[in-house]
Formats: sequence, C-alpha cells, structure tokens
Amino acid sequence: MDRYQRVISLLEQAQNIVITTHLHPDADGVGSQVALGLSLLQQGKSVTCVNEQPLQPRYKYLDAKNIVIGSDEFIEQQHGAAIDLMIVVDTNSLARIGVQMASLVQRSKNILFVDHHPAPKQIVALHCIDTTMAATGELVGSLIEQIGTTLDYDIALALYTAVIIDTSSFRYPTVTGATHRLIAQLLETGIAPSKAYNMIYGTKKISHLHLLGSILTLSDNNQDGTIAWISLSEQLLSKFAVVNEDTHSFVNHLLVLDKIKIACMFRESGTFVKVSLRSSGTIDVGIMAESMGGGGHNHSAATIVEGELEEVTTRTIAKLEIMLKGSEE
Ligand SMILES: [Mn+2]
Repeated sequence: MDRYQRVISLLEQAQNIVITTHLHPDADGVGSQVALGLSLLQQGKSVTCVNEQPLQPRYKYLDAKNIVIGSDEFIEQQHGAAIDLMIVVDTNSLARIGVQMASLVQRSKNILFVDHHPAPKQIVALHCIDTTMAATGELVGSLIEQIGTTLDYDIALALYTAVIIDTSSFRYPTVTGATHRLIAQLLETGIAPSKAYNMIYGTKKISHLHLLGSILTLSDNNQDGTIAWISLSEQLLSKFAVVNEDTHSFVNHLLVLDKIKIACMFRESGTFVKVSLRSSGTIDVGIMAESMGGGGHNHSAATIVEGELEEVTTRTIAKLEIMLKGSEE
C-alpha cells in the first residue's frame, strides 16, 4: 500500500479528526494544517485544528475561516469527546507538539504523521512521510489532490505560503518540477505572488533592518571562504525592539558569498546557543546538525548547544571545517 492509500483508508474510517503541528509553528506547519483541515471539511469530516498554543497574530491571515484554536480552548469545549484520528503535520516527533497535545494523542484511536523531515524507516512505513518534498505543504498538496479536494483561494494561500517559506522562495535543491506544477495550480485560484510574499515577509519594522545591519557588519568567514557565520548575542538583540522570530532569515544573507558552502548563525539564549545551518546546495547540513545533537533537512538544519556564545562559535566552526573536509575527501 502506498503512503497515500494508507492515509485515504485511515481517513475513511475517521469522522472526528484533530490536526496539529509542532510548537512555535512556522508557515509550513500552519499552512499545511489549515489546508488539510479545509480539505477534510470539504469531505464532510468533523475537523478541529488544535495547537498547544493559540495561533500567533502574524499567522491569522492564513486561517481566514478561523479553524485553528489553542489546546486550552479545545479541552474546555470538548472535554472527553472521542477523537478518531489525530494528524500531526510538519514534524514526526510527539515531543515537538507540546504536553497538552501529546496527552490528547493518548485519547485518539489513531495517529498519523504527515511530514517531510527524516524519520526512522519504521515510522516512514506507517505514516505519510516523504523527505523529497520541499515542504509539508507540497506533500499536503498532493495528498489532498488524491482525496479529490477542490482547491480554493484559502487552501491555495496556505499551501503557497508553506512552500515559499520552506524553500526560501524556491531556492533550495528540494524544489522540483512537481513543486512548480503544484504552484501553478495554486496560482490559478487567484493567488498573487507579490501579495502572498509581502504578507509573510513584508511585515518588518525599521528596527529589524538596523539589527540585521549591525549583525552583517560582524559577519565572518573561514580562510577559504567556504564557511561563513554571524553571531547574535542577547546584549545586541536587546538594543533593538525585535521579537525572536525576526532573526530566523538572517542566516540566509550569507548564502550570497561566492565560495560559501555552509552558512551559520549562532544565537545566544541564556546558557545555550542555538546554531542554525544552511547549505548553499551540495553539502548535507542535516547530518552535521545531527552529529551535534540536532537535526533537520539537507539544506537547513539546527541544533542547540550549551555554552558561551564565543566559545560555542569557535568550537562549532572547527567541527564544521573537519566535517566539510571529510565530506569532500
Ligand atoms: Mn516544513
């Protein structure tokens, strides 16, 4: 049975469906959740999209029909109601959906992961996981086509935004002809690329550019220019009125360097440092992040390391240089 047939038979057996995504969801998590939710509502299912936390205001426009609620609200409204199927999108780890959502899984007859992150073979066999997909949104796009969903503007905006976010606007090697064939169908519902782009990216304040400017001034690279990095201390962050989410895309700016293979961002957070890695194309940074206790995709991955910012930066760059040499031998 292929992954879609299994999902379709699970859906046929389920009436009450809950769809969730990972903590601190990005636009791929929210967009995939909303698109799949609207598609299953079209099929006459009873669907609730529930996340550990209510949706952040910046993502509300992706949920025009207001189908996403927080877990507190869900538990209050439907305490004890039966759940036939819990669908988890954009992660395949229950540790990443939050404590209240994980306890709801216990109440559900079935669980299904719909995801594009690497997973053990046994999990892939049982769930709808395809690491060749550029975004979970792309996977949901092909899944809902199999279900027979009629694409409308709301579904299309959710999926389009999911794909542009996870591919940094179609620049990653995961983007294929199939990705663009889906995008073509989405555009036919009336999506305007510039408007969709501005709604997700064009939301910054001038303080964001000031912070970006001061960080880029401090960017550095190794001797042959194959690894470049930026470091973001809490002290610098506190000088500018920005929220955490605002810094996610900073590391991408390093990818314009002519010899770059790996771009890194080190962000201080208490006694820990979040290390974000991006590949310019050929190097698998997912494996590198995994070797340092984290994970992710070939082209975009992250880990969290205990230690002081400068020391973690030096130590990590040294490790990356060894791994980069090793991968090219
Ligand atoms: Mn994703």
